[in-house]
Amino acid sequence: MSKVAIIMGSISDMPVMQDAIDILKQFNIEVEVDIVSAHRTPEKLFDFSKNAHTRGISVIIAGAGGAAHLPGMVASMSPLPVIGVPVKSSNSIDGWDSVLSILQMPGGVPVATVALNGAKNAGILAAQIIGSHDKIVLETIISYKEELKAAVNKAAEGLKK
Ligand code: RP5
Repeated sequence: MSKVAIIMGSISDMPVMQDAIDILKQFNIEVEVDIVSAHRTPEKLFDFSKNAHTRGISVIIAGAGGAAHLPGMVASMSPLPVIGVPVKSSNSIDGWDSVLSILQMPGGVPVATVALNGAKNAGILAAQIIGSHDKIVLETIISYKEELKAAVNKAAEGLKK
C-alpha cells in the first residue's frame, strides 16, 4: 500500500500541516509524519531524502516557512515527487519568503508548490498522484469531487429559495 510522508521544518508548522494529515486520513491513505529541519537537522534531512523511496513512501509533502529550503533540498536528493507547502511563519514577510523559496526551483529539480498554508491541497494532490496507479484511491478522489460539486449545487439552490 502506498504511503505519504509529511515532513515539516518545525513543530510550529504543525497547525498548518495538520490539514494534509486530516485529508489523507479521510481518504484512507497511510501517512508518516516527522519534523525534519533543513537548517537545524541537516543530517536527518540527508538521511530522510536518500532513503524515503526505500520505505514504501510514494509521495513526500514538505512544509516549511521563512527561508524554506526543506522541500527543495528533499527534491534534490529524492527520486519521489515532492509537494511543497509554504507556511506563513510568525517572522515571515507576509509569507512571500516561504512561497518564493519553495516555488522558484532550478530546472531539473521540481517541487509542486501549493498555495500559502495550502496543506489540504497538498494532501489531495498526493492522493491524486497515488490514484493514478491505485484504483481504490482513484474512486475515492472521484467521490470527493462529486461531494464538492454537490455542496456547490446545494448552496446555489439555497439562493433560489
Ligand atoms: C522554518 O522556520 C520552519 O519551517 C518554520 O516555519 C520557521 C520557524 O520555525 P521555528 O522558529 O518556529 O521553529 O524552519
